[in-house]
Amino acid sequence: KNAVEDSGEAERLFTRLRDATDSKSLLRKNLTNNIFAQLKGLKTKFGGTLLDCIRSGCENTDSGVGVYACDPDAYTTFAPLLDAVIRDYHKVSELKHPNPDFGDVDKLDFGNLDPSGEMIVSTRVRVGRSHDSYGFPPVLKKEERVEMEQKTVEALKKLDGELKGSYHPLTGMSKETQKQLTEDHFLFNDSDRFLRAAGGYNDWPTGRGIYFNDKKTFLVWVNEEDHLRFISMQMGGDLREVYTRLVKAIRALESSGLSFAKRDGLGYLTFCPSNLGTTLRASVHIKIPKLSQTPEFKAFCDKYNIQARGIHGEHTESVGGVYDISNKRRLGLTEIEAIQEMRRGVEAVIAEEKKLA
Ligand code: ADP
Ligand code: CIR
Repeated sequence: KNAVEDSGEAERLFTRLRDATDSKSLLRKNLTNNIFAQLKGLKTKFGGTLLDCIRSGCENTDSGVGVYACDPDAYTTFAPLLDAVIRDYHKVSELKHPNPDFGDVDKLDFGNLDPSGEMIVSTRVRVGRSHDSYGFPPVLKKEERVEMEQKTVEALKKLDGELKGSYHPLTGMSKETQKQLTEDHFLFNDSDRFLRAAGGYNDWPTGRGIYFNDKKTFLVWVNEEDHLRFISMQMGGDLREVYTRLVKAIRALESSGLSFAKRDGLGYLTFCPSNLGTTLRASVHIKIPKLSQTPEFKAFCDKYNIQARGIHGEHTESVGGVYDISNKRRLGLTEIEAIQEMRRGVEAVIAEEKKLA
């Protein structure tokens, strides 16, 4: 498409966003007429445009965030929009981010958050990483996805001990295997309309795949929303084990020859501005049939900076009173602080559910 067609489409989508007066997205709140006028003609070093960043949020006006960075450079080129969205989402007044600090994993002051095993079904902690020389889905070419996949798999082959595993490309994987892995909460699919509109499923399934160890307690998603997602998970509530395993994996992969996109003030860069900084989301699947039915549930979560999702991921529903509860903020705090925020939130959720019993 040429520049004129692009600019016509940008104008049309912007009008659609402005007309959606019931939209609560951070995109609608922050993309003012002035900022739109200022940014609409700009291009990043990777050739990405404002349209690439806002298409998802304009087509899906029920978005929470509504904007994606077309590539790492978008955080500079489109900073007037993205900075405002980042401040709102992560609740920070200044864009500052500390150096990574995972804490001393030999001296953690928490273990199993639910020793009785009655409420927490499973625990998962993930981080995202981006190869620093590649763009994000809207500007990526098919060959680049394949190149990235190769580089990633080379690095994954070096993992050993508990992290040793195998890589399973999506191309050629049977539908039954995909379905089973997805139902068991291990694998991603192409069913998120927000990500689809952002270009997240371009050339699907080429270049995508999943790595896991025998026990499926350490997994890596390749070219899902982000270039890389490192995931540690297991049944039950032992946050200490899950987190410690993830920290080991991050350290191993950071010394395996891969180089990740990072920026002063923003930490590690990701496709969605809600994920940058620590990029860490620590979650439990937890049975809270009572608390989740109270009118105060959302306010309760906001008070502890935690977020509730359904059990098949973002924008899905709860099943049988089980919710995915995780830390909401990822920027402006360290990794260990994000974990502690989640831990305090989960402990408060457990105490409140017991009170209502
Ligand atoms: P993320 O961006 O962290 O990957 P999603 O909300 O898309 O988040 O969830 C991804 C997948 O991880 C989904 O299949 C979801 O069910 C699974 N998941 C998230 N948290 C847990 C947990 N604590 N236990 C088991 N599965 C989980
Ligand atoms: C939204 O705005 O609701 C979607 N674009 C998702 C936002 C945050 N989630 C994500 O990055 N997975």
